[in-house]
Formats: sequence, C-alpha cells, structure tokens
Amino acid sequence: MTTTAEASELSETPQSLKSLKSETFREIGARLSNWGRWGVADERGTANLITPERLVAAGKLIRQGKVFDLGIPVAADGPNGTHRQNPLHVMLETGQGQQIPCGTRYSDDYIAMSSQSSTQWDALAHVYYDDRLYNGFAASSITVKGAGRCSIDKQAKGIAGRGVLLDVAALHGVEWLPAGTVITPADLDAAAERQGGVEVGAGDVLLVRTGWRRKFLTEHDSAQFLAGEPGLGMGCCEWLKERDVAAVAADNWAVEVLPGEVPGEFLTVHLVLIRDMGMTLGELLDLEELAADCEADGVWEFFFTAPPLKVTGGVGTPINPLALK
Ligand code: UVW
Repeated sequence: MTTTAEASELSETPQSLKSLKSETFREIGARLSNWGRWGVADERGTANLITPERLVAAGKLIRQGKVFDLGIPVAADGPNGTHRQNPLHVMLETGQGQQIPCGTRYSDDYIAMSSQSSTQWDALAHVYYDDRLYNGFAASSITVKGAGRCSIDKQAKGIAGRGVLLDVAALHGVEWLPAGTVITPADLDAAAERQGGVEVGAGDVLLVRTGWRRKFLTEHDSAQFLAGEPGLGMGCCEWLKERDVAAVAADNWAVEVLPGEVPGEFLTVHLVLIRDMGMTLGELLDLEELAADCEADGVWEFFFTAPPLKVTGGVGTPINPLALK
C-alpha cells in the first residue's frame, strides 16, 4: 500500500510502480487486451468467463441462507454532489384525493437519477480512448441516443457467480484507507492470506473493501468522499487478468485510486479494465455488513448476483447486488 504522493519518493520501488514507469497505460492495455478473445462481435467481455459450470459451482456456495444486500439507498442524501446529483424521488400519487369506485386507492412514484449516482455497474461503453471501445468498436457508436455498442443491456444475462470479498482496510487495521492510497497486487495477496488463503479465480466477481463507504456513513461529507479515494492501482489490472476475474466492484466511487498514480492522467485503470480487458466495474457498494459477517464466520466466498437494468443503450445501471451465503 502506498499513497500517490509517496509513490515518486520511494527508494525501493515496488514492481507495480516499476512497470508503471516503464509502460504507458496504452502499453499495459495492449498487453492485457481481451479484444477478439470471445469473437469480433462480442460486447460482454470478461462476463463470458462466468461459464455454466462455474455458475453451478457458485450456486453451491449458498449454505446458510444468509442474504446481504450491497446497494446504497437510492435517495437524496447519497454521496453525490459535485460530479453527479443524488437521485430525485417524487410521488406522483399518494392515494389522497382519488375518486375510484369501490374505494381502491394507489400510490405511484417517479425516480430521476444518473444511472451512476447509486450502486452501479459501468457498461463497457462507459470509457474509451483513441476513438475505440472494447473489442475495437468505434467510439462513434455512442451518440445522443445512447451506446450502439457495449451498452449495459448487453450484460442482461448477468452478472451472477462466485463472489469473493477482499477487505484491504481490515488488512491494514484501519476503518478506511486514506484518499490516494494505491492498492497493489501485494495488498490483494496479503488480504487473501489474512482471510485464510481464500482464492480468487476464473469467472469470479471480486469485491474490494477500502472502507470508503464507512467513511461516508461516519462523516456524511460528500465533498470529502468525492475529493479523492483509495483504490486499485494499475498493477492490479495484471493481477485480475492473471486470475481471469469476471468483474470487480468496490465500496468507493471509481474502484481505482484517485488521484491516479501518474500525474495528469485520469481513470486509467478504468481504461485498461473496461476498454482493453472488457471488464465491467461495480461502484458505490456497501460492503460493511458483509465484511463483518465474513470476519465473524471466516467465509469470504458467496454467491453474488447483480443483474443490470436493461437500459437500452445505457452506459451504466443502478443495481442492488446480493451476496448469498
Ligand atoms: C466517472 O467518474 C467518469 O466514472 P465512474 O463513476 O465510473 O468512476
């Protein structure tokens, strides 16, 4: 674990930072690319790694009948503020004043929100560079009508499978990691080791706890929450590729460390994971209750399910992920 400020001052440079110095994010992306792996027409990326066999095996992880819902409330008091607004929920009908024969009354409501202002999946069309999306699709396929390629509705058959939680905040014995903390592959390995050697493997959905949700629940300060965050460093892209992880999600708002490791660059872990590897990212999860339970029973794997809304052409979707033990 390092902070971005410390990164340039390290005398003993960790491997992940060495590779950052020698390779640009474009080079890392090219090296880890999954373009063409599931065919030239593929728009699902690493979700393809959740095979029928892996799904059946994941279903067997439901042993105790415990359910953990990992979505934050869709409400006006959420963590957004500067970049996106919190969801707006208004009532269209309360039942008051209705004149319906036989006394029937009904309530109805309306939600206006950014698709990414609550717990969410990023679609594979969410970020790109050099005018190409995942699998080489043209960026011009995204228009004011939506994403013609790699939109979130293309993930409608998922995402469900084996989930594994790695609690990096607990690894370091803190309530939350400071903003700018780079989570390295060594942190992920050490977290797995501390958690009884739980393995992260092919087709898994990896959940990473930084404690950032707890910070918001403690401080209720969206400006501080959004000013930066601890998160995955670029070295973790290779770690995820080596294990053939299907998706990664976290309790912060961008999965990756912010500010990023290279001054002047923005969301480069997004670029490599989404655009080059075809990996959907989950953000703003509430992992507090699940982490406490995993700590108590020592079981860090579970069945995970978080179906996207089928937003035609959408580049993100609100979700309420479930972890079932
Ligand atoms: C941006 O902030 C652009 O994206 P995300 O919500 O995926 O972090």
